[in-house]
Amino acid sequence: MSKDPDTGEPVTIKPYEAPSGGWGSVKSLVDILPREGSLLRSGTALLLQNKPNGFVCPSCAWAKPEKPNTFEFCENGAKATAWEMTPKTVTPAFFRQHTVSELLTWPDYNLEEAGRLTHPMRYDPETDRYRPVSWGDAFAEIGRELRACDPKAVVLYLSGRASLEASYMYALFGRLMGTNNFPDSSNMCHESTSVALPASIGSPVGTVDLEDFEKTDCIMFFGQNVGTSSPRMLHQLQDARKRGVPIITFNPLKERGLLTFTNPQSPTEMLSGESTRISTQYHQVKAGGDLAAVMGLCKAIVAADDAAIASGDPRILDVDFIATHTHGFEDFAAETRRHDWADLERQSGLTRKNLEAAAAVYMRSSAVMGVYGMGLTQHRTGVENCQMLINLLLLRGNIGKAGAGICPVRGHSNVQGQRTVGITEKPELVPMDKLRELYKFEPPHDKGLNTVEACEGILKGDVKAFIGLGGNFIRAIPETDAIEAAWSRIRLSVQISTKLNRAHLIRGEVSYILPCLARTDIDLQKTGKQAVAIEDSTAFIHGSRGVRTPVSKDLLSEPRIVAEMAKATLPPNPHIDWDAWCDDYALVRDKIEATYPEQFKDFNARMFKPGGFPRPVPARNRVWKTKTGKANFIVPRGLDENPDMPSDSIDVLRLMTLRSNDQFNTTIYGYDDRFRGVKGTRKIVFMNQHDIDRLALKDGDIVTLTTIAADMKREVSGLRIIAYDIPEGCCGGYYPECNPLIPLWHHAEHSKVPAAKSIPVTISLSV
Ligand SMILES: Nc1nc2c(c(=O)[nH]1)N[C@H]1C(S)=C(S)[C@@H](COP(=O)(O)OP(=O)(O)OC[C@H]3O[C@@H](n4cnc5c(=O)[nH]c(N)nc54)[C@H](O)[C@@H]3O)O[C@H]1N2
Ligand SMILES: Nc1nc2c(c(=O)[nH]1)N[C@H]1C(S)=C(S)[C@@H](COP(=O)(O)OP(=O)(O)OC[C@H]3O[C@@H](n4cnc5c(=O)[nH]c(N)nc54)[C@H](O)[C@@H]3O)O[C@H]1N2
Ligand SMILES: [Mo]
Repeated sequence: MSKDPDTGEPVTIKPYEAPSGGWGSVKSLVDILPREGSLLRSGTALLLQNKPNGFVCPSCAWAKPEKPNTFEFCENGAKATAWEMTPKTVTPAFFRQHTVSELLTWPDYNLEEAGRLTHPMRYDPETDRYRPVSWGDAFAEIGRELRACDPKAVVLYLSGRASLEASYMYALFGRLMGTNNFPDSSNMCHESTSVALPASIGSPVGTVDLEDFEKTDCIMFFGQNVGTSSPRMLHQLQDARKRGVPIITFNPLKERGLLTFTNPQSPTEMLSGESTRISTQYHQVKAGGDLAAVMGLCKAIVAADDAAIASGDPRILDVDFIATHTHGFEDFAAETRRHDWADLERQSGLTRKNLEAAAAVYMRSSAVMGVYGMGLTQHRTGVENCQMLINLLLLRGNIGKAGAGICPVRGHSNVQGQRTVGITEKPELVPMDKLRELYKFEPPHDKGLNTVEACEGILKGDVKAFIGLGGNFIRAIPETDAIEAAWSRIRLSVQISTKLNRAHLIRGEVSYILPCLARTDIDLQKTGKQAVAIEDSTAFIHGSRGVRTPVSKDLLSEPRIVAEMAKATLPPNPHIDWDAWCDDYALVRDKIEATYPEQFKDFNARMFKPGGFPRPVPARNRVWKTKTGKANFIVPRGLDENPDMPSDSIDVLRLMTLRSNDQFNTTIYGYDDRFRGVKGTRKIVFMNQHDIDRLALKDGDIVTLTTIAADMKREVSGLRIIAYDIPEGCCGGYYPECNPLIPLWHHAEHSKVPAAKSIPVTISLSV
């Protein structure tokens, strides 16, 4: 049996035939919980996950029902909780034992697996080690450095976990300093949604809530891997299926969670082995073929409507809705007629017959939901992809009615909420007048840097200070090799984290690791145990309380760290009492409410309402806050997904970077991807057998991927070919291992989300 070159673990590749959920998910937990030494502790803790008196799962952002199950968690949520609650620690003694040069040779898995960070540390170049520092000294130096810096050269990154309270304070801190440089993880994720939806329907977030799942009669699923990325949603999908609701999936890969599901929380299903078929139609669209596929659906629907007019039959389109609520229909309809089926088939990789079959189900249904994830957003046409899906929904009035709507499935557990409370580089999205009125200062007006622009600034040497509130920036971004090399030009690099990762090891001139409490930790401040709030994917706000005693007394909460940095950097402001806010987070929530009165009415009183409280989303009620005052049909500029893809070369494949079932972003829980049948390695490339044959390669060959780009060489080597059920012309590898292949400029137009799902690559045997 062969072994993984990095880990020495045996590698096996065997198709996984079992349903998602089921005993496989139980076994996976039985494996990981004891390994993290947290079976007992997290066993009881898990009962409090996503409950009104407990904590909100630190994993994904999927909605939390009003009446939770006894076990309102999934395999991956439980993994995330166990990983966070590990009793293992990374103490000053750990850093005495390991130089940073040595740690740089560790895989991502081993870095994080070492345990929870316990003490603030400062890098010492003389010994090449991180050394303990007092919180007081750390904040004093960080403040001094930031004061010496042009605020436009300071970058404040945020990963999507920090609470609404911490995020609001972080945004305020930056704006008081004078910058709108707030790149965040959403810039690599659903920013395409945040740009697409306002233009289409006048609201940056989805319009669907959990009740809609009970009323829908058709779900269309695009590029979201529910079984791994948001497994709790499988309960809603299963319930819908049991009502006979069709689910039509568009995904290049046959993902297990979208095929069948056994509810691991149902004793009957577990014992009988009964499973539910999830997708009723499964279309293996080419990576980047969705624009063409959805255009094909729309073409079939418009054609059916044209035929109905001709024959005097009832109309297919919702003509009243289109007339009253939309703008741009005629142009869009003309566009659908203009496209040729042969082109649509070629670009989508799907047949006309199959697209018409999907359109037929759509036309029969009276309340259709469009659900999607990274398969739509992480493309050059990420914004158009989302808008095209809305076009489809608008044809039959499927927005703003019960059981219908658009449902972007968000990633990090509070990524959506951070936007709501001011984390954005776009000043026009922030109520600056409110900030001016509340805190008596002049907020910065100029546009700040998003993630791609921050990377450009780092490469140019313009960024002088980088603060990361959570996340693993260096590993998550594209062009990782070049950015790592440029990082040493940053003067101040501060990472506020729970666990060790590569971002800590790539240093600036002055580098700090500041360890913080995690969401599952009890957060004790002067007025007692604190709660925080987060917003889920469906725009419901939930309270969360930590349940376990922190692993170290030297951890500070994220709000406290932000407050201390602010105090050390900024002149005192009589209108902001940072200390009082940290003593009692309810005061921060009062300020959030004062800043966003419509969104957060009675915030403190409502935050523990079972099921959360909804933030108003105007499009839910067919109020369109767009320039036209209507929902807009938006014609894509073309269906060609990838301008970076040479159209003439058959040797070039489209690489999708994927998550395994054993990771949360750059956090690697293990080397198995159960649902895809891969065990013991992450160094793989999934390929279609015809492509393997055509390129004169073999299943199991070890190969190098090279990006097609003229500006510089980008390669990742040592990947094992796995023959896989994937459309011809496409291949798949894991994120973050493949990130060095993504050019920084290869991103969605308008949203600048790195196009991580269609990187043009060639494949050759590794030497
Ligand atoms: N367990 C776990 N849960 C997570 C995460 C995690 O890493 N692990 N990450 C969290 C975060 S931050 C996010 S953003 C979400 C991400 O969750 P998802 O949105 O599910 O993202 P991915 O897993 O990257 O890929 C999604 C799917 O897109 C498909 N796909 C790729 N290219 C295309 C295409 O061109 N068209 C179509 N139609 N499909 C395509 C892939 O086959 C894959 O099934 O999950 C969140 N939840
Ligand atoms: N090629 C490719 N690249 C991608 C993607 C892809 O699909 N393909 N997906 C993109 C997406 S969708 C996203 S969201 C980004 C993710 O990018 P990030 O959000 O930056 O990355 P994570 O891996 O989620 O960050 C993990 C680290 O967060 C820290 N952490 C965990 N919990 C907490 C906490 O409670 N507080 C603090 N302060 N720190 C904490 C830990 O130290 C951990 O090491 O990656 C993007 N990059
Ligand atoms: Mo994400």
